[in-house]
Amino acid sequence: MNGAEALVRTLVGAGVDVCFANPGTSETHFVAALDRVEGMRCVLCLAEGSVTGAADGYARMADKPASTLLHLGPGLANGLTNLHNAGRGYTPMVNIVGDHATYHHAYDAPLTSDIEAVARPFSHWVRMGTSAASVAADAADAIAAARNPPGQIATLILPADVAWSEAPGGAAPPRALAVPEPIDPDAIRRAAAILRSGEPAALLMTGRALRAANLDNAGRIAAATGARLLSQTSNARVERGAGRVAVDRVPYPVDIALKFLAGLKHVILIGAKAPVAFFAYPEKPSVLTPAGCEIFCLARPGQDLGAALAALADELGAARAPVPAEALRRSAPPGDGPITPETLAAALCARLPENAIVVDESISVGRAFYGTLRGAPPHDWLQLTGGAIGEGIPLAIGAAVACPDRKVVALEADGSAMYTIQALWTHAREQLDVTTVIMNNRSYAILNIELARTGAGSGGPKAKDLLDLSRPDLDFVKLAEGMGVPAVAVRTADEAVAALERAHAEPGPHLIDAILA
Ligand SMILES: Cc1ncc(C[n+]2csc(CCOP(=O)(O)OP(=O)(O)O)c2C)c(N)n1
Ligand SMILES: [Mg+2]
Repeated sequence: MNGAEALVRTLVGAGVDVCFANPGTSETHFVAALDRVEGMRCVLCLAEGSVTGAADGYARMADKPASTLLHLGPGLANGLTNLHNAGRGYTPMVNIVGDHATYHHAYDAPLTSDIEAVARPFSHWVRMGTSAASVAADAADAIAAARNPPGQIATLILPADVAWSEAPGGAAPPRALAVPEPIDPDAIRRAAAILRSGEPAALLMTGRALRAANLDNAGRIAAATGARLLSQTSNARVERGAGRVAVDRVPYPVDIALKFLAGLKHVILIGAKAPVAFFAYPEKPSVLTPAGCEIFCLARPGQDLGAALAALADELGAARAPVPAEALRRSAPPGDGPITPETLAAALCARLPENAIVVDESISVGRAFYGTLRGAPPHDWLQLTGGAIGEGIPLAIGAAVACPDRKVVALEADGSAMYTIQALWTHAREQLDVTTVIMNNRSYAILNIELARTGAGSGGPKAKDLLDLSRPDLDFVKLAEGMGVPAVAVRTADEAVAALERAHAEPGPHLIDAILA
């Protein structure tokens, strides 16, 4: 057995049984080993941004890491944007990055680079494999690091000679998994005292706190104390919809967020960060909570957030009775008329499949989606956790691979879609049940708003041209069809509803190019 095979066997043995890959010459022994080991599902993605985004989507839904396979420093560099998003969402991930053979570095061949330096800013754990005898243990350490609560990016660099040399020890057994740190009972009592004070208070949550079972306990707390239930602006995964306890997101625009949080005297953090503005704007605060509002951290991201909510509810003596949950409220189909953010929201809500996974990279057009779909049938909502666009179509790959019996609906703004458009080919190749809806406004529309918000003015012709996606208009139907995904353009709300019905009824991938008026 060579080092590559020992590595693959170690991954599969620890339950890391999906590999999103974009290989090269330095990874050929890893690629060859995949045929000698049972149990690894291999998914080819045609650019590294799709590889890392897919691995992010997979782990969000599977609650365990996928591996990636990336080609030296340049391949890793192409994937960094979505490693950034994944890291911000506490996604567990095991990256395998091929490298030149150790002795080949001395010759400074064209693909040589400092891979550790490329990896480090977007990885929590980085290691260079140094020998075939130890690479299986390195892999077991990488998996343990990735699964360290709440989830981390682990990057293992695999030199070609480490991969091809004999590995007498074979695979390494899985490491014991770290468990989330327990919650300090004093912190529970302190949080309960805050909530009993009667002063305006909110729970601010993210991560596993936003799973339905944990939200039930948040709902008990809210019912007993009147505390508001809030989530971060961006969250890796929210279980929501009819029958679940609803949580309000802190809004993105600073002025609206300030109003939203006004009057609060206490914010209790459950895995979340204290709310700050995405960007600084002249004359506006960075911190979104009002002056004098106390921020109390009940549970850090790596702690057991569900246990924190359960313990707090019990400490408060909150009733165990079912909490008030969201009622089923489907929008009426929007009828005839142009496609607008509002009619599209109604169409999506009217036709959202049961138990769907919604991937939201809808940017400005999607501003009404989250609110409108609040009472839709139960679904999961996946957001862009790091603010770096170009992840939605890849996230949908990973979500669909993790949950083959669920429908994925990817809500994609046109500009964002273009960063990793080749991910559609993987939707087709793997016949994933994904309906991608493009918000085609032929614009980086949000940046027009940001131009004014930052005080940069309304933009002259050069500025406007940089935010405009026409000349030529993008034809997403042709793009999708060229990659094997059936597609249709829609220009009215009626057509959008009909296209959603057709797409959800048929297995396999679909794309709907929603052309906004
Ligand atoms: C990796 C990355 N590059 C650039 C940006 C800056 N950016 C933020 S929004 C945006 C345009 C979004 O356009 P689109 O996806 O069409 O959404 P719309 O604004 O039209 O709703 C850009 C370029 C970013 N956030 N991330
Ligand atoms: Mg746009």
